Amino acid sequence: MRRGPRRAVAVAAVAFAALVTAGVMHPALAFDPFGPSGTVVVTPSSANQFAGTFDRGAGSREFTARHGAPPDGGSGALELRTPGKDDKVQFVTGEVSGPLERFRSSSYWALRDPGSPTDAMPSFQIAVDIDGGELEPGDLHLLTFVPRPAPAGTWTRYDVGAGTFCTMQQIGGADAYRACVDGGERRTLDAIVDAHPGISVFAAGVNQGGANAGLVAAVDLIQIGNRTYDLEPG
Ligand SMILES: [Ca+2]
Repeated sequence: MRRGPRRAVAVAAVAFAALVTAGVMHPALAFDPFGPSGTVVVTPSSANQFAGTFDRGAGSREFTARHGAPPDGGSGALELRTPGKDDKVQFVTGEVSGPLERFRSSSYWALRDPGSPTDAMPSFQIAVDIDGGELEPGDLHLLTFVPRPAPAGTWTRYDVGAGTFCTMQQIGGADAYRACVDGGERRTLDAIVDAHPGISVFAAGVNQGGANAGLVAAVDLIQIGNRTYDLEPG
């Protein structure tokens, strides 16, 4: 059974590599898509490399104005639904690849629908090559930031850069988010950078699930360094 996990790692690595390659090839990168404000609007028809890299099960995403938006977040946001405990939905972009230090300034806003039977909130994950350079087998790790619970129906800003992260090697179907919630060791970004010279980012974004059965939430204004993604219905 040794080949199963190895193959899954390879598939995951290829998925992230595809995100990065798409960025290199995309003609939009010939100019800076972020205007003077540093904000770009992400819609169903303008995804800015965002994709659900590790989506699993019956989870879903929908751009909607149903939950409103945080301050300066336009008219809508991205709704995430994970009906079952094993469902997972993500919204991750490779456009923020590069030094992990960039994430010292990073944040996002989230809202939990009052009908949700859990106080969990969407989390934030950063996919990294643990030692930089070529992506060798075993190099792919996920850094997971688990947000504190917040009142339902209220947009809450999470300061990712000032937070702490679990660091987990991505092997097969292992769920880095669930391992972190279950008590994984959490360290600051600076501690992780110090422990892993050369660490570099492939992609980053929001994650919901597993173990978030019934959660209906929304996310908006994903900010990394001087870039902000405003998620909008269109
Ligand atoms: Ca928005």
